[in-house]
Amino acid sequence: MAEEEGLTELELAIYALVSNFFKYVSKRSLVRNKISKSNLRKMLQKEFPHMLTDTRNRKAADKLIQNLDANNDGLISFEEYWTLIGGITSPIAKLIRQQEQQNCD
Ligand SMILES: [Ca+2]
Repeated sequence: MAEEEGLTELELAIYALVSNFFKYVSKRSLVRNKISKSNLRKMLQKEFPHMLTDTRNRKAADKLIQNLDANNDGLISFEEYWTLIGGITSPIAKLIRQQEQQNCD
């Protein structure tokens, strides 16, 4: 896409995170700009096969989705999706900190 041209690696990463949300947003007009739970399940399996390995377990995936749906409307808003991204990134941050500490030793 033209608007992606010239973006830094970090900007592209953010762009990818945001467009991934809209890729799974429900096409039904009643639930605009939200992801249905079944689409979120598809996203978890398709987009996070290395980082969320236990989501192939249906029960684990359901529990995660239930926890993400903060307002219990049965749909995942952008803010709720962002909680998922935060949850995925914090173990990565921990890993990077550990690696940096090891490099200092
Ligand atoms: Ca919700």
